[in-house]
Amino acid sequence: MPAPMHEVVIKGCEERFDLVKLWLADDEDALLAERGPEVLGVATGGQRKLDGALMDRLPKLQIIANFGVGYDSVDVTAATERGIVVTNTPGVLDNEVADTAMALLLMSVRELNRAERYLRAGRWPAEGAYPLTASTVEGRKLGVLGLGRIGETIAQRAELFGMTVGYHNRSQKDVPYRYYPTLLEMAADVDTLMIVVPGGAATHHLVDAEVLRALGPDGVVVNVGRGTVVDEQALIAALRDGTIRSAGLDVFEDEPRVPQELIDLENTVLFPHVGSASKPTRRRMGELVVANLETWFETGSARTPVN
Ligand code: A2R
Repeated sequence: MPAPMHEVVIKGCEERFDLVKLWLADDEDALLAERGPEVLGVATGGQRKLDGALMDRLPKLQIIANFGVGYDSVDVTAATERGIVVTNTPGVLDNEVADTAMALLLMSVRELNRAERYLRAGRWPAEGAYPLTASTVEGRKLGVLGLGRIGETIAQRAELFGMTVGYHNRSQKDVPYRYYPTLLEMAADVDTLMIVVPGGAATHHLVDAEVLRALGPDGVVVNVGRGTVVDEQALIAALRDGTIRSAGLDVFEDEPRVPQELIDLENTVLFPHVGSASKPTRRRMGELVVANLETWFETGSARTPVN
């Protein structure tokens, strides 16, 4: 284990395996040289990049079990080349992340974060009712970038809120929602963009100045996927000059650093990457990490491999 993880994973690994806690080493290099050749499995939470160089220090490595559905901190190509299976924790966090996404959407459209700040600042008795919001949720057109497990869970919720749903993936799915073959086409047709694609090179800065312009002045962007999917500087400019209305963000390009410009803007709702961050959901994610390791070493196949 390169860095500390959820107690369920630490306990689960300690009970079943001989756990090497790399972060406790005074001299990491020396510990890797000493114990690296024995290591058969890695459990990781994404705090540390797992690249080919680190994998080469672990020549018997068979499995990398990632805590989280996004595994962009693991070089999966390097793992596959070395015959190492990589697993993630899909499914168990869909509802939690979808709830977070809807919270960001509702707060962004109805300015609920600003309204709450208004009350806390004592402005209600002093200045009267909070101004009516220009926009409402019902009737909005939602475009989901990445209609996968989480994206579909969000789509179901959005329908209940009276929104119409469309999506853009690389390939069309058998779902009752309109498919847009390009992101730009979708952005031009909808007013609310929900980002739920994974990170990595293929999705880097997919949402750029052109997409934001296409979304238009009533446009709302919500991102619960990865910060790297959005050109953050282009987003800041679009929020500042009214190219779009507002943004609700749970993920950022350089976490935990959030640009001061985003913090200073009134038309942003900003969460510190808490999409799946409840005790019950994180526990289920931790149990799935351990289950992947356990079944791999018992049966030779993992529960939820990605390669
Ligand atoms: O493109 P497809 O047909 O493979 O559909 C996937 C879509 N997707 C993309 N869409 C457009 N351009 C791309 N370059 C691209 N890459 C992937 O994103 C698929 O429908 C969706 C991802 O869905 P799942 O694999 O089911 O992931 P899940 O569990 O919904 O989680 C999504 C992401 C995680 O990777 C974390 O970054 C975050 O949400 O928590």
